[in-house]
Amino acid sequence: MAQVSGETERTSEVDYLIIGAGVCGLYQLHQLLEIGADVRVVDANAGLGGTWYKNRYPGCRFDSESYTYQYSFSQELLDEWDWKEKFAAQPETLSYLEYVADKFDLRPHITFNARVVRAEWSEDDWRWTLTFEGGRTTRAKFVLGAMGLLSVPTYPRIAGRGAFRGLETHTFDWPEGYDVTGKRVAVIGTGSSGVQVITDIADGVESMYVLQRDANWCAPLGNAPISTEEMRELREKYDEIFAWCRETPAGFIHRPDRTLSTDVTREERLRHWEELYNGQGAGLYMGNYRDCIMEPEPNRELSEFVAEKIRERVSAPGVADLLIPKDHGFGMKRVAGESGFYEVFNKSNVELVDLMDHPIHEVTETGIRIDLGSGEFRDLELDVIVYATGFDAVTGPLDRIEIIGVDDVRLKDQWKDGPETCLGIQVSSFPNLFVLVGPQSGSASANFPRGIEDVVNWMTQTALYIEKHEIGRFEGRRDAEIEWVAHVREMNSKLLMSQTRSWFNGHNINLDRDDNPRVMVYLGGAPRYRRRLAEEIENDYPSFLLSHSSVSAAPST
Ligand code: NA7
Repeated sequence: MAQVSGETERTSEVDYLIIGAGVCGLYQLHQLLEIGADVRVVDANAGLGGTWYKNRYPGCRFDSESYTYQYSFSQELLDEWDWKEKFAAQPETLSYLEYVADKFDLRPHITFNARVVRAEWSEDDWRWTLTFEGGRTTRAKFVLGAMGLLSVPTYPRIAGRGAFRGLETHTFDWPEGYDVTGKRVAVIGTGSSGVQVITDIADGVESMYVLQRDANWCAPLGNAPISTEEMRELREKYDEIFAWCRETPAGFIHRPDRTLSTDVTREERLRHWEELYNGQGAGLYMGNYRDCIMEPEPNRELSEFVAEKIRERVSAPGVADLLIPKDHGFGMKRVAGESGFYEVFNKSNVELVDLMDHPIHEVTETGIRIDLGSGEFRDLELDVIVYATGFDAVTGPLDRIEIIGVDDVRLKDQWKDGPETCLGIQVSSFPNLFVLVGPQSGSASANFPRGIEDVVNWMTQTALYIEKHEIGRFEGRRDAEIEWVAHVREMNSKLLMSQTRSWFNGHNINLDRDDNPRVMVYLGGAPRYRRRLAEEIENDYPSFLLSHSSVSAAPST
């Protein structure tokens, strides 16, 4: 069993080392323990939950229906856990994950405060050596990456950052319990996190500046409490709900309508959109006529419908206009679920600052200086600056670790022009490293618990195969990698979403506006991805190179 908590200096060893104790890592731990594997989880944080441990900003919640954002593997767990809200807030989700960890006695198998900084492959004995911050090491036969997709926050490159005397925080690093009531606040960024925090704090702050670069599309979330009666009814339908989610492209309860928008009259379309807009969750985005996310003209008409809603909800026409995205159509980026976001801009203590027109000049000791052009500036006097500026998404968590594979090749170097993976799960030259949550995986763009179930279940069956066939080395084939990347590109190109500047296409890496698009996620749909993974098991892993333990030069057991 791995010993990385500090009592011993010796290098320990484990068969399966999972990095990350979030939604994915916890489930993988449970499944590997179930089959009797020697497994340990390490996590950089002081507690479990990953995303739900870190994101403690006011208003943080998911945009998946709560009852679809839970594990489906245990009937007992499903029977015991009552969801309080249709879209649970961060504290409820974290409590759920803690409940799961306690119920299945997972905590003894997790080492916290253990950040992996380096992982090096040894071809001599087919082992990974992992080094933790502080210098401790452990060895593992197999390393399973479950570090999340959005776990490396990006702070913008703004002059003067750090000079501010008040609180400067990214939404991801929000100090636990920090209260902004009565404070003068600026929020930079209007993606999902920005929309949530802005809406939540607007009433209580003395003043708030919302600093927006590009506007993003939002649609009502339709959140509400779940009554005891509703919970009972939902529970009775769990099997049906999970079966339905398995068949939808993104693992949500919303499924694109096979009807084309052009098959119905304009009146019918508008009536349908009105229902979806006033409905629950991501229906307008994911459950719409399918051409709305595939063809420019239907998308334009839908975008205009939503733009009109914004105009109706925001009193000042100029502000409403700024809040309507100009650079992409509705649903071309993740649509933020909102609960009163637009009405925030009708409040007298809130001001929208258009960074496209007036960029940030610098952060000063007392706030933010805005460049008005022609040598003129405006100083925003502040107590708090919130960076809701997104993440070095998908590859960031892998890049942060020095990962060294066969012949000393570094993963970062191998991926310098963008990631290439074998089925979104392995990388050639990096044997025995399985990326459970990473680029080009079907799990990356899905309703997360639904998406990771596919990968974790595949991994667990693969672990049984490894055990049965005494496999010591398991590596994605380069030819399969090339084929997979081509397939991902082809599938993604069918959706307008692949053409926009968002983290789905690698556009907010280092916040560089001129970066090249990268193939970060797989948009071919969860059912197709699941079938592809199953084919590997059925055909003895044709996309991978498998070697028996006995072939290794010096395997140690
Ligand atoms: P997002 O969706 O990546 O949004 C980041 C926001 O920050 C977006 O509005 C960006 O504007 C803005 N941004 C980024 N850099 C800057 C700079 N330098 N200056 C001003 N504004 C900036 O991250 P979120 O955390 O909101 O959401 C991530 C995911 O979490 C989301 O997709 C859901 O799946 C849940 P831009 O549009 O780039 O002009």
